[in-house]
Amino acid sequence: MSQSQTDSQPSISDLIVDVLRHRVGKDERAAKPHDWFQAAVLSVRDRIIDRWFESTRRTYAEEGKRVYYLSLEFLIGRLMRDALSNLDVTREMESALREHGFDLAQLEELEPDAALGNGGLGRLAACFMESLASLDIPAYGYGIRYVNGMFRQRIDDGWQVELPETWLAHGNPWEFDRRESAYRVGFGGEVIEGNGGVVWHPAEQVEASAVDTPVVGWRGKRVNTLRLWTAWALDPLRLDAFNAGDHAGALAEQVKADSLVRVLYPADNTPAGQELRLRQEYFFSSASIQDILRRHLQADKDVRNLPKMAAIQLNDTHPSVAVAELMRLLIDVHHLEFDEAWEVTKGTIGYTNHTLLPEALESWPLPLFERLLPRHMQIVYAINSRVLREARKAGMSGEQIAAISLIDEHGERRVRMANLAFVGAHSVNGVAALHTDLMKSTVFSDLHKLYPARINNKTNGVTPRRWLQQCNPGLTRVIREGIGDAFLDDAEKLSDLNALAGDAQFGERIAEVKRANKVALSNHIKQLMGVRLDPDALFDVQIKRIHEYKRQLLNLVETVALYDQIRSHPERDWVPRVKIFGGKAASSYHNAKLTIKLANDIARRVNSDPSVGGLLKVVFVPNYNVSFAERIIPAADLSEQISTAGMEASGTGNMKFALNGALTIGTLDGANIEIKDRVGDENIVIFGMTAQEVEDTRANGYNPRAIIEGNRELRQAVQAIASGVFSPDDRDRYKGLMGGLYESDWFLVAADFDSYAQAQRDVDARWMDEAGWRKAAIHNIANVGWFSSDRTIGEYARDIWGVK
Ligand code: GPQ
Repeated sequence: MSQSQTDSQPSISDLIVDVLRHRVGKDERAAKPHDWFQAAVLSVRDRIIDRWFESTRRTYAEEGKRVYYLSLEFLIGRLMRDALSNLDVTREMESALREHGFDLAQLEELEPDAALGNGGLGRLAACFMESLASLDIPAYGYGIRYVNGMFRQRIDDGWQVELPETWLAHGNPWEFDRRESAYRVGFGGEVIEGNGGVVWHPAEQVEASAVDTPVVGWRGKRVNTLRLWTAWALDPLRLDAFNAGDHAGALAEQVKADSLVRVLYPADNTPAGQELRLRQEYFFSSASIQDILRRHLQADKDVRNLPKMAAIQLNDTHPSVAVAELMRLLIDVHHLEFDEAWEVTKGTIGYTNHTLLPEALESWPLPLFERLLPRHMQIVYAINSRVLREARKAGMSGEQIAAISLIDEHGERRVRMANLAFVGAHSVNGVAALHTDLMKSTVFSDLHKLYPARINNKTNGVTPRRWLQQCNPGLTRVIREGIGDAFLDDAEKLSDLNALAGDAQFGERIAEVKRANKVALSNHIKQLMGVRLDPDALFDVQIKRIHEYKRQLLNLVETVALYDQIRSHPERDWVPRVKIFGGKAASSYHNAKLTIKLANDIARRVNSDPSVGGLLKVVFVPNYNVSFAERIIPAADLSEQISTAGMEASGTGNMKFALNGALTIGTLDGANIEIKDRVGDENIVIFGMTAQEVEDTRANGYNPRAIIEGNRELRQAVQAIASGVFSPDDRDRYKGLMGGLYESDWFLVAADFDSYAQAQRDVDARWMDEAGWRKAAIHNIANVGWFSSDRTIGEYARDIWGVK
């Protein structure tokens, strides 16, 4: 019996035509595919809503603690398949649509990706929201409802072109406007001290208003809320100005409000540093904290009980100002003493750090911070004097105190958002074991000495619903046939597959699924780009944001070296390879954009060279996003995780690939280390320097020129690129990029090249041993269930939030 019958709800098939007619406003004859898509979403949405109410009622009744996840990014992707699958109504929807001549898979393609995030940090937030609901934890995600999310990437003549992504153009059937949940957020103005306490008179105010999206957990256990803020002018149309003929002036307030929620900053691992960004950060932090306090006070009149009822997690430093905002509201509005407010704040807030790159740590020029948030500036000073007092009492040196201070005094004075988050939280966590260790020994070493119990590790995870069951139904089916269904509720049960790793028949079935996924991807790429790929070749994939530390350049230089080798020794028994690249570059990141062009230049040359035959193909897929990842990852044989050791905080793509049976070629960085520990040394290909060796090499005067000149393969590849072999239309195009390798090579491409190239030949040898490869693939799938975000969220719940 299906779920619908047990709940005595109408079947989707009965519902959908009614929805099409009365809510979409089309009859079956006039309806276009998009209308059917809308009708399909609205039909499942009705099921979701009932459970949503039920979850909310249950939370209120239980008076339990709620989790609040504050994040400027939620990289969700599509929601339809997720909702259908988690409610177990995919079949029902398929047959309902088939009755009307529609194919669910085709309609799904009409849904735009909700891309309110850049990369790993935003996708992690989306996985966490799904796991929170799946684990039946009452939780809210808070963020901004950007009108334009991550930009759409077009590749014109090999160059990245950024176009606005208009995901809301046809409306968004998943969201609910909650105009009654609205708060005022102020900026600027002055602070006046009277006998009634301190009063902040902002110069400007906007209204933040809530837009809610339901988040369905696995098996529909719970439906939580993702609450995204949009902005309204208090006075959207000034009629006096309008009547006086000043039409622009009449709308100026609303234009200003719109600009706050207009667009996601497209920088990943680098702060934008613009005033509008700080305004976005404060806008959403303030609205969220006000909402949290309102909900608390409904149930409990005493704000001092907040830490018992609410756990607020800051996703990186983007919502750090929430520390000062919570303090302000507790002191100025709820009249707590500073010390009391400080205990409540620390007791409620946790902070997650996602990068150690020094240039990525957010800080704001003090004059800007003070002008925009004068009251918060005072509070930051007050917090700082308290913290520095504690540091002095602990006997710390002047240098240590300068490092701990919330104010950076080197040069232009700046407010350090990471230090603010650190001191305002009872828990500060890293996202993989190595990263957490490095937090203690590098950027936060002095804060760690002062508060030694605060830093803890929570290794990232990914939701196995989206990243196995939904994106790879073929593999899911074969696993179920092999080990039954227990892994669907507990990903660590995948370990039962270890017993089947040596079973040739099972290996054959796994290989068939992989091949089918590769055929499907090849067809898609053929249609999209006109490039024909051989599904029997090794699919070698590097998809992620383009960043120098992620070293797409190392992969490209090795691709060129391989190309040379194939051309010089065509008689050898080469493994046919397809090199797939994808990813976006921040619009202002010159070297990243040039790397995209280089990948495309190499692809053009290699793919049109008859002398490499079918042995090597290179593609750079345009507009890599969550939906594209869902097609590529199930089709990958080899996962490239090749960052300079010590620089990738965790990585999460690495987990998704292994879960789908790809082998990893990677450095001992981020979560790669923990993946290696779990899948075993023989089932992963590790190369390159360790984080310690990287540090030592940089400290001891690294000479990349000598390395390049001393290695013939590397030298030839670098010289070929530098001299314009791949850019005959502009021979100097890569002079600077290659010059950078000779001159400084901060990311140690040259130092790791030899070890990487050897590791790639090791991959070739493994690939030749078909049975061995299949076995290794199965061991990968079997042993990465631990990287489920359910496990990660379980640890946050137990160690940081104190919720069951
Ligand atoms: N990450 Cl600071 C981002 O995606 N964007 C950012 O701005 C920062 C970090 C990533 C990080 O680079 C990855 O190593 C992590 O796996 C990911 O966050 C999630 O923790």
